[in-house]
Amino acid sequence: MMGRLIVVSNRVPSDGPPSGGLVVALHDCLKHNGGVWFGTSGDIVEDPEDSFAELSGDGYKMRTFDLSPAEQQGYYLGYANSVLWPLCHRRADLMALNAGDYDVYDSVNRRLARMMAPELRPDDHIWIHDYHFLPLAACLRAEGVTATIGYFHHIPFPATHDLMALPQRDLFAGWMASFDLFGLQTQRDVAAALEMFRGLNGAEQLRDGSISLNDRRFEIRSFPIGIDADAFVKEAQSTDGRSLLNFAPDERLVIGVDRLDYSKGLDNRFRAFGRFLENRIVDEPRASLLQIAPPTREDVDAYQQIRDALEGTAGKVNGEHSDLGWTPIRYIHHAVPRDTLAALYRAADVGFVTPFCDGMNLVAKEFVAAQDPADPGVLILSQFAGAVEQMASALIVNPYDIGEMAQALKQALAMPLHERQDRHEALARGVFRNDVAHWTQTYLDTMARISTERAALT
Ligand code: GDG
Repeated sequence: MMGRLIVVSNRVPSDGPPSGGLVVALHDCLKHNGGVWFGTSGDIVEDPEDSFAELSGDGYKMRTFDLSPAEQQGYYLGYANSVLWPLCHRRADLMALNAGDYDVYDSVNRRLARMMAPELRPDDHIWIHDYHFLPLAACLRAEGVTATIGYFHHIPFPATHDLMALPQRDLFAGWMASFDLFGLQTQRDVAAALEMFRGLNGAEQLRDGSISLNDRRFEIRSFPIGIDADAFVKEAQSTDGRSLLNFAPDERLVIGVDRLDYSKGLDNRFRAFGRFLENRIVDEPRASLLQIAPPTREDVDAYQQIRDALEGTAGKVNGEHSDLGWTPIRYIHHAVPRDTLAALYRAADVGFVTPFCDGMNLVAKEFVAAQDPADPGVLILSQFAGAVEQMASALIVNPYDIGEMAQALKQALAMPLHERQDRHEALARGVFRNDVAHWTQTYLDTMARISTERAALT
C-alpha cells in the first residue's frame, strides 16, 4: 500500500479564488487524495522561525513557513522568477543574474529540507512542484531522506543552448538526478531534457528509458496536466455570461485570460486584434476582445514593462477603432471569480490563447470544457503552448505572426456550425478524458511503480 502523499509547492492556497494553474491543480489533487501540503505562507517577516505553522485545508493538512524580506527578494523574485522563469521560457536575455540571489535560493531550499526531514517517513511519496524547488531533492537526500521523491516541472524545460547561460548549469543535472521521477508537461520537453543528458559526461540512458548519473538512477517522463473538467462545466452553466457584459445582441466575443506575463504573448495578441479590426468589413457584426489579465510578480521589472507596453497597445487600438457606443478591447487588470470566468468562456465565440512559450496552458482546456456542445466557440491556440500536443483540432497559430493571427480570428468568427462542432467534439474528448484526476493518478501510479521497483532491488 502506498504511504502518505506529501506535496510541496511554493504557495499553499490563500483566501480568495485560486488563480494560478498550479494552485488550482494541486488543491484539486489533495482534495481528492488527502495528505500534507508544504509551502510558503505568503507572510514576509523580519526573522522567520525554522518551524511550520499548521493549517487545515479542504480535506488535507497544510504546513506553511514564512520568508524573510531578503529571502522573498533573492529566492522568489530573484533566482526563481528573474532567472529560472525567463530561462525556461526561452528568454535568457531577460535573466537578471544578481550576485547572491542563487545563494539565497539554495539556502531556502536547504532550510526547508532541514525542517521537513524530521517529519518524513521512508514510505512517503513526496511530490515537489516547480522551479522554486529544483534543488530540494538533493537537499533532502543530504538530510538522509530515502523516501521516493517526484518532481513536476509546470513550465517548459529550458533549451540546452539557453542552459549554458545559467551560472549553475553544472548543478542542474545533479538536482534532477536526486529525484526518482522528473515529470514534464510534453514530449517536446522530454526530448529537450534528454538532449541535455546526451551531452553530459557520466550520464547514460538505460534500456528501460531511465537515466543513470553517478550513483543515481531516475526517470524523465511527460504527464500533460489537465483540469477538473466536470466541475468547470457546472461553473460555466451557473450564470449567463452575456448578461454580465454590456454587449449589443449581435456583438461577437473573443476572450483571453492570462496572468500578465511576457511569456503569454499579450501585446502581439492585441496587435493581431487591431489588424483584424483594420481588415473588417464595416457591416459585419462587431467583435470585441475581452482580456482578463490579473497582475503577477509586479515587483519584477520585466513585468512592469509588459504592463506599460500592453496598456499602450490597447489604448492605440481602442483610439483607432472605438466609437461612441463601442470599445473593442476591454482589458481587465484584476482577477475575477472562477465561476464568472467559466461563464464568460461559455459566452465567448472565440478563445484566443497565444503564448510565445507555455508549459501547458490550462486556459485552453478550460475554454473547451466551458462550451455549449450544441453551439461551441472556437479555440485559437499558439503552436508554442504545451497544450498543442493534445489539441490539434484547434486553429493553430504562430504568435509571432500578427497577420496569421488576424486571419485566424476572421476564420474562427466565420466558421460554420458543423465545423465548430466537429472541432469541439475532438477537443472536448481529450479535455474530459485527460483531466486533472487522470494526471494526478498517472503521476502517482508511476511514483508507486518506481518505489515498488526500488524496494525490490534492496
Ligand atoms: C503554469 C504554467 C501550466 C487566470 N486569471 C484568472 C484566473 N486564472 C486562472 C486560469 C487558469 C490559471 O489561472 C492559469 O493557468 P495557465 O496554465 O494558463 O498558466 P500559468 O498560471 O502560467 O500556469 C502553465 C500551469 O502552470 C499548470 O501546470 O499550464 O503552462 O505556466 O486556471 O483560469 N482564475 C480566476 N480569475 C482570474 O482572473 N479565478
